[in-house]
Order: sequence, then structure tokens, then C-alpha cells
Amino acid sequence: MKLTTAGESHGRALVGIIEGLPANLGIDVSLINADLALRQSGYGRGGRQKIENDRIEVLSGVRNKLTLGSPLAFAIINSDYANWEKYMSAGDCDVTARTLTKVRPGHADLTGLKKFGQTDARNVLERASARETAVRVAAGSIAKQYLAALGVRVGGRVISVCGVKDEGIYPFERLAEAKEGKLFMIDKAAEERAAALIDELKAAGDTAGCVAEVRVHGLKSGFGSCMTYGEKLDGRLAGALMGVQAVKGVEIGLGFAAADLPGSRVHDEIFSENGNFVRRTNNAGGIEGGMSNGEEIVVRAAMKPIPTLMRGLNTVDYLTGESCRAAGERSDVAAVCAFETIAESVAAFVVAQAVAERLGGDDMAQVVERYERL
Ligand code: EPS
Repeated sequence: MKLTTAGESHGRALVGIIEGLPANLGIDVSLINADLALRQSGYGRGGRQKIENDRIEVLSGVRNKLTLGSPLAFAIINSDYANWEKYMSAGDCDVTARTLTKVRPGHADLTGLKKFGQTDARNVLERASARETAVRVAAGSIAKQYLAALGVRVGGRVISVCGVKDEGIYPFERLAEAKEGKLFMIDKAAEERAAALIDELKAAGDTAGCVAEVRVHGLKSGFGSCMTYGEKLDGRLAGALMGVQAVKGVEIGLGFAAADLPGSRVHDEIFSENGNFVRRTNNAGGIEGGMSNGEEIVVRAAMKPIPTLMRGLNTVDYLTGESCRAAGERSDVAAVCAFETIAESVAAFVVAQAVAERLGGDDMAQVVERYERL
């Protein structure tokens, strides 16, 4: 299973192509649109989300709500393109307006200008923009539907916003509560403190990052492989999550904390109960030897603060070489709920890929049968 994405933030549309889906997978477009809406939601988002109403338009690969086994192509139309067509059109357009040369620290602007031989960072930032993640959310939503057919569920929550933490430990069933709040935290008192902090940062022209936790519930053991490094499920999850704009860290299970503890307090001991192998802890986060071990997969990803600050950071104008403040292009103060939604989607796609690789299957019924036989 493979996803290709394309599209500029203010271009005509964002597009995706998923190859490798089996035939006869039911596709519920309303679930995909619900996930796209979650990506647009949340406290701290900027003006763009008031313009957009992201919805998937399936272009191929689905008939009568069932996949055909052919590439599933889709588009998410950018409503804002109507305001940008004169600057972004593929034909003749005005490239002298909406230019950006006061390069923003933390963005792709400066390195992208040099690498791609450009003089206007617009030609870099349009693609580097996190708006591309709408495609990954749509694809992840389809991956969730594939996994749901096997009884595998994906959920998540926000555990920290700019240092304001939810210290709670919650069972999978409680993750849905996170989605009821404005920052996807389960601890509502922490969520209120985080929202107040976002207000303060906004007033100061500043921004915030966050940590999201994604959990995959009900996945049987043996997905991923210990045999080659490229097949390791933890490596693939970390790689995919690091591939999300602004992610600076990923940990699985105890993660970095495991390095500070003796082995006796880290490794999940194995017991025998009614002839089954059981564990009473899940410090490994559901992955041992690069393979799912049947426990819940727990992965956390850290997003740095949004690098466009309205008060501007010190920088240098790319064309004049003069010191200045970085451009204050319209942006979010924080994209917390968006990030949690994206992290879930990306993780779901990786797990679906690992399942598809191991089980194959041209027809979804075959995939289900093979999964049940494991
Ligand atoms: C985004 C849309 C963008 C930004 C953000 C993410 O809208 P605009 O640039 O038109 O305001 O809010 O992208 C970035 C600025 C970035 O640097 O990634 C979206 O739909 O998620």
C-alpha cells in the first residue's frame, strides 16, 4: 500500500493516490470528511480554516462505496484558490505579488530558496506548508476503515501543549473523551490551562507546540519484522511521524524514559495464564523486535511551535542581505487538534501498510480471513 501526495497550499487542490488497497473495502466518505473536519478544528488555529471546508472528492478506485482494487485517487479542493489564482495559476500569473524574502526561521524558506534555485520563498513554502497533511488525514481515514474491518482501532489524545501536561493514564475506551474538548486533552482542567496559555501567546505574537499520543488497539502480533531494518514497525512509525511537518521527536512506549531506568523496571515480563502468554505492563509500547507483540501500540510525537510568529523573529532578507524581522504570513498560534488528527492518520496508514504487506489479498474478504486465521 502506497500513498503519493501533491498540491500547493494555495494551489487549485491537494491530491492523493493510494495504491495497493484490496477490492471490496467499504469506503464511508462521511467518516473521511469527519476526520478532515477534525484536522481543521481546535483552539489556536488561524484564519485559513474559516475559508476552507475540506472535503474529499474521490476521483477513482471506488464504485458504489466499495474499492475496486485499482488506485484510489482523490482531491481536496482549496477554496482559497479563488483568492490566489492570479498569483498561483499554472499558466501566466503575477509572481511579483505575495512574494516572501524575509525568510522565517524554523521554516523551509531559506534552505529551500538555496536548494531549488528560487528567489521567492513562495515557491518553496507553498509545498512545505502543513496544509499537505489534509491528504495524509484522508488517506489515514481510509486506512482506519481498512483496519476497522479487522477489528483494529486507532485513537489518540493530546498529552501536552507548550509544557502544560495531562499526567493521566487512561484506557483506550476513554480516548474518545479527548475529542470532546477544544485541545483534545482528556484532563479538562489541563485543557483549560493550555487554552489560556494559547491566548497569552497569541496576544504576544508567539506560538506553541504540543505532544500527541496515538494508540493502536487490537492489532495481533507479528506485524513488522525483526529480519530487516526497513521492515521494523517502530522504525516505520517513527519515520512516518517524523515526516509530518514540524515534528521533532517520536517515542514508543516508555521512549526516552526507558534509557534512565534499569532493565528490571523497563522490560515487560511474560506470564502464563490459562495457557496464554500475558504481560502485565506495556512499557514496550506494543512493539518488540520491530514487530507488534499483541499489546496496544503506544507512540508519541512532539511538534515544535509553529515557526511563523506574528511578532517576527530576527532574520535576513534573502535578496538584500539586510537584517530584518521575519515575514508574518497568516498562520496558526497552535495546531494542536490538527496535529493529533494527523498523527493518528499517519500511524494508521503505516499499520495498514504493514498488515497489507504481510497478508496480501486482492479482496478484502481474503484479508479478513487471513487475519482471523493468525
Ligand atoms: C494550513 C493552512 C495554512 C496554514 C498552515 C496550515 O493556511 P494559510 O497559509 O493560507 O494561512 O495555516 O500552514 C502553514 C502556515 C505552515 O507553515 O505549514 C492547513 O490547512 O493546515
